[in-house]
Amino acid sequence: MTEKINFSKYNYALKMLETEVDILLQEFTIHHGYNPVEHVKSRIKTEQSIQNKLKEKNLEYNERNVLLHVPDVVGLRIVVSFLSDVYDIVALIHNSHNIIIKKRKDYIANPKESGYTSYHLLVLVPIYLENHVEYVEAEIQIRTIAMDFWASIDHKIRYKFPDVIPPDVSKALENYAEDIKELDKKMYYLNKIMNNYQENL
Ligand code: 0O2
Repeated sequence: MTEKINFSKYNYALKMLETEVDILLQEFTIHHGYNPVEHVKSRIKTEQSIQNKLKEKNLEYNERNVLLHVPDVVGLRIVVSFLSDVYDIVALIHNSHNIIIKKRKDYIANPKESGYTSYHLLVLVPIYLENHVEYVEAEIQIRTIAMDFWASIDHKIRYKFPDVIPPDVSKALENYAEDIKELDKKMYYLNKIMNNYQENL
């Protein structure tokens, strides 16, 4: 029989994370007079998706394995306008007194084989229970709208081809990831030019 998993602490952690990130982003906007965020999305991974992840690793679906092998049950994605915003948001989270960064994965500097780019933070979020504080793992993904566009289409394609993506399709995706990288660079420089105009007004 499949073990029933208690999701309460993951739900508490998601609420804590959403609130903390919301406050940090509002503070950033006030201090810099600029809101870098296009949108924020959060979710608790579905039981089905957790089961699939464990199955891929030949592991049984139980509380201990979820805790040890599925670090992104709690997930939050911050989508920003420009490349430089990604690193500003990473610094903002780094300076948080509540969220602890456990691991950083810079898939912008080192893209995945698929072409996927994004900045991932594996973090610990405190939850305040009746008698003690517990830390719950969560994954924060930070990426530009261009990277988000690519990842979203890639995700849809992977869903259509759960086994193997046809080679011409995966090659095209890799190439488009390069196009996205170039476009992000162009937008970054365009933003710099705009800022210079504003400073000289
Ligand atoms: P979902 O549905 O988004 O939750 P590892 O290499 O084992 O350390 P792992 O397990 O791949 O790392 O974790 P990593 O690198 O932190 O990436 C996990 C998440 O990043 C994925 O979660 C996706 O959200 C996203 N991701 C990673 N690679 C790709 C990719 O090639 N395409 C797209 N579209 N997204 C990607 P899940 O659980 O796979 O999916």
